[in-house]
Amino acid sequence: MVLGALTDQLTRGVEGAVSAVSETFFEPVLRIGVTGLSRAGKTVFITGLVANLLDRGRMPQLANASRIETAFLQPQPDDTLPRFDYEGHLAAMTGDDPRWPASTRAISELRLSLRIRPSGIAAMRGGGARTLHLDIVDYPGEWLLDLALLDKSYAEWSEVTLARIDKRPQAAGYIATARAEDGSLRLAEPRAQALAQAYTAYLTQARADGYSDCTPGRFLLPGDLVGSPVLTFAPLPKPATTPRGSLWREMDRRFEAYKARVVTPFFRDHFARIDRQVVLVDALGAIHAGPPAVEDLRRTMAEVLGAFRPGRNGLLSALLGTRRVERILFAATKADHLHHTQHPQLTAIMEALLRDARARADFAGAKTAALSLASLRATVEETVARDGTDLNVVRGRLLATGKQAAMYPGALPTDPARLLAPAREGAAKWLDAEFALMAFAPARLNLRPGEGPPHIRLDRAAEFLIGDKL
Ligand SMILES: Nc1nc2c(ncn2[C@@H]2O[C@H](COP(=O)(O)OP(=O)(O)OP(=O)(O)O)[C@@H](O)[C@H]2O)c(=O)[nH]1
Ligand SMILES: [Mg+2]
Repeated sequence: MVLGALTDQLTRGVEGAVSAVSETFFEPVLRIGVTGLSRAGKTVFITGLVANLLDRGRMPQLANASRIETAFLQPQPDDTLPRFDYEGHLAAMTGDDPRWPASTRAISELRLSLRIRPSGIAAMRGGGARTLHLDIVDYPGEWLLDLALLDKSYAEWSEVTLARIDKRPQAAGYIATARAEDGSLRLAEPRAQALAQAYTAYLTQARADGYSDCTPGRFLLPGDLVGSPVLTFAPLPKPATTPRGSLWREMDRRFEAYKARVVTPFFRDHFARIDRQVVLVDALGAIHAGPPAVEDLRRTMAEVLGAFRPGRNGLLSALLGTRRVERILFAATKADHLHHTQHPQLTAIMEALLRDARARADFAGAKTAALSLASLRATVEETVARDGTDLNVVRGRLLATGKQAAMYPGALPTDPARLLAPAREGAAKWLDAEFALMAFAPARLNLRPGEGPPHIRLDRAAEFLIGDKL
């Protein structure tokens, strides 16, 4: 115990010294935020990207990769943020018994430093290599959705939330409980807890059924706030009177505390410092789940991307000042579930979603791009004959049974409106198509020296994110 604490202090001391040193030399730092809703693929993305930046044999589309002399991990500058467990996640994904990394429930950070050879005039002048630090921050997309809470009162939030979830079968139980509640009665803590629990149960079910608009974000990812009063509130119909000490008043107070103590610090301490942002989306998962999930994804992504447009929120503008996110990459993950002949269709869906968000407000000069990628390719492609036609399928090891299986996920339309329009119009099922999805386990790898794990278009993602800095 004592020894553990001591070594901990020692390493912390070293970390402090290192970050102090690097800062005195004014080495440029690029802070890259990676977000997405739960299970979107953030952890696998960061692990795959970092592994492929450390060993760049599979990064042909990163144009100036040859200028990177070396890449190495360093202690991160923020001493109070958990470190992204790169080694643990990589070991899980590329070990003898490859597994997906465990779900991560909070924010974490990793510093990857690149030594870059001089080019152009600097090279002619005989200048030495320079260093670029990439501070990569993994945070839940649900936290961005909380931005929408900041300019709402408890009464407004309750009203829009209850209206939105009113018709959802997952919410039937909560809605009945909430409508039966009299908020003007004196607060009894067990009632408040029961309401918060019932609301969290709804959020959990909605999330499992593919809904994305599951806020407040910390209800699903409470971390060390679990059970605390800032998480013990829920939306209620407003009673005619709200006397002092009533349930409604206390819920109102806790909602405000959540905004002030949970939401604002995140935007101030983390979000406001991001230079470039990756927003990851499990679009195939939503398509598989059906039109309501796709429509919900569209709305939620517009809202997530809305966090990056300045001026939308007074508090955010104040926090950001003139600072802006410079680039936003909007990427569909897990593209290895599709044969490459269908990747353009998946990308087109992402472009349509991005256009939709951009139509409401531009991102004040931020460069945006849409992409489909696989951070760790778990399948191979095959063409099989079925009913007299050739079918382009992917093959992999099933997560559930460990057996090899081929999957044809269905034909994505070339025009994304064929999916987005019925979703928007409230269709319950896809009319003329079905989309299957299997979960594959990562494949066993035999990596050659200098090669990172296999991926699809991580090099394109890297080019967009850091290419101009190499
Ligand atoms: N086939 C395939 N599956 C992937 C890929 N990336 C992610 N997945 C699947 O998606 C799951 C979630 O990926 P994570 O990277 O853990 O997602 P996350 O966004 O970090 O999830 P939370 O930490 O729970 O918020 C994994 O367990 C895999 O099953 C990929 O490139 N290919
Ligand atoms: Mg994660």
